[in-house]
Amino acid sequence: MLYPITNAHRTVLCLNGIWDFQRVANDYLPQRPLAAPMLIGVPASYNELFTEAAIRDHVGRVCYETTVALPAVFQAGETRLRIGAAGNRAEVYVDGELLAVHNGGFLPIDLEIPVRIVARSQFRLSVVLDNRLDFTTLPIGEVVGGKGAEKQRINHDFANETGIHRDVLVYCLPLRPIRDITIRTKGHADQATIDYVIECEADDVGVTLKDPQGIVVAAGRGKTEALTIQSAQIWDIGRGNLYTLCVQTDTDAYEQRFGIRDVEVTADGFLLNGRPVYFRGFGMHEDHVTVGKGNFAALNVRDFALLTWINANSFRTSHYPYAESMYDLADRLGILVIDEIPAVGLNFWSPRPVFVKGTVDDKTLSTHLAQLSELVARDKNHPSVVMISVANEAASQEEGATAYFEQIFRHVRALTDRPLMIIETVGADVNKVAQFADVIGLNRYIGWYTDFADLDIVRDHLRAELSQYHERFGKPVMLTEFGADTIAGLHRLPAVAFSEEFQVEFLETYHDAIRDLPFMIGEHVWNFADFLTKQGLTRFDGNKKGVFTRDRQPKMAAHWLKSAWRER
Ligand code: GCB
Repeated sequence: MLYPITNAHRTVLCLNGIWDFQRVANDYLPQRPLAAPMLIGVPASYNELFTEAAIRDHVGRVCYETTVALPAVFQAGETRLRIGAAGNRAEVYVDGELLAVHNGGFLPIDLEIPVRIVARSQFRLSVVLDNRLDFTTLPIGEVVGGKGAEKQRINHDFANETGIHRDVLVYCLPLRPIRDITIRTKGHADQATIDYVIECEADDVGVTLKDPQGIVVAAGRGKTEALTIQSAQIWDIGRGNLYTLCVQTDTDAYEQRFGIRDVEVTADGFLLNGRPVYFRGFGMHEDHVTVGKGNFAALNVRDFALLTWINANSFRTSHYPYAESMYDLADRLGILVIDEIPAVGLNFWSPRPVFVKGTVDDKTLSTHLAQLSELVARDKNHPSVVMISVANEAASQEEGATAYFEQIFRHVRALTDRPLMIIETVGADVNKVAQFADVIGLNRYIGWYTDFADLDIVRDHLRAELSQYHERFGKPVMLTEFGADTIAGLHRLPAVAFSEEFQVEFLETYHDAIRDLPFMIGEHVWNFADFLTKQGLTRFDGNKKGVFTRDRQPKMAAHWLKSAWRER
């Protein structure tokens, strides 16, 4: 899937801005313009924009609407609409006619606008969103309560914010367009090969390869070839060397950036370009004051400035695929990304087991498989994406989990050669699915959710649990979550839970406990920044495990991490 661009053959029109918005009934069809709309900003979650709790907590459907006027250039070729992300389920209508439905709030909706509609030059675009989560969506959830009193049960720890979250683009393609470009690289600084496959209706395809300075270093012809180059400028941590494959046909042109790098997993290590990597960084969230999960380049730049400042080399897109611009920035800055699918909350549907008919079953599986395909199609050319995480904290001890995850792993392996990871919370002794992964992530909150505020026991327990995973499965292990809720500005000496001092002690204890375990490939603190959750007794205005506040200012722990991570 190629990101829409403007060049001599292609045009992109951005529809971001002020739209109409209204909560609508379950049977609503946008045959006529909205009757009593409010004004809303796109992109953004709608939940934090207004003053009414009823909008913030709305369960069900909403409609976004705008009028689109197309310039004449759109009459020439194929016109498409792309919504970067809108969720959780979306229906897209043009002048009341249904053009597409999409299940999943974190991956693009991309559809063709029929010629007869484009010919109208102006039309009404309605995007109807449904935020209800069930066992056919990811994340999963359950709606309880009768009509008019529906409540959303969720099993994940971030607010179910909804809206048009990413750019809305109308774009036009020329005749016989280049549809897709897939690039795989192999090699090292002395010699590298670049395999590409171009999907395109034109027969004659020319290709040139530009190095990171824009100098042409190779050329080819045809839709699939392997180019070999000497003295390659390798993509690496902190070195965002990006090559560009320039594809040209008689009607179209596209420039696809990529990096040359090698990734390999051994029994106890993760190698990037032949050298072991220790992942330092965070599980993050797309979550900002007021705009919620809305994507803004400037906010992303701030996050990367903080990641660089704190000496992080990586992050996990917990718990869903992020906006494309996050991966673009990671590519350019040389930051490693673990790309996660929204398979979160597949646990604790007590008293019933999780991986059984009626809960997480074949319907969930088919959504999970479809979204993994969409994720690989979207992110395959990003050098920063070095691993894919197929689930976070599933009930991996259950009998039914084995067959489920066997299919998940088989499916993704057929799509990509990137290493696959699963993030676990159950102990190694009962785990039935870690066998399928290349790397095992473990989330641990000893001294927080268990043995609260007791840091003396952390070291022994943590080392034992991580070692058990390595001994049983013979794979590298990463501590993918550890952290303590911390109220910015609360200071206590000696430290008490929730104080900034306690957060430093907590993180330091974990960091020291694992640093000499040879099979550990990294530590990701939970979380990069404070984030919004549903209301709950243990959530004082959200999850406060951030090392930065929700508005991206450092807590004491950020300063401590910056110096701890400088050493490694
Ligand atoms: C976890 C989850 C994460 C939560 C975190 C917490 O294990 O993976 O989504 O936010 O714990 O803070 O409880």
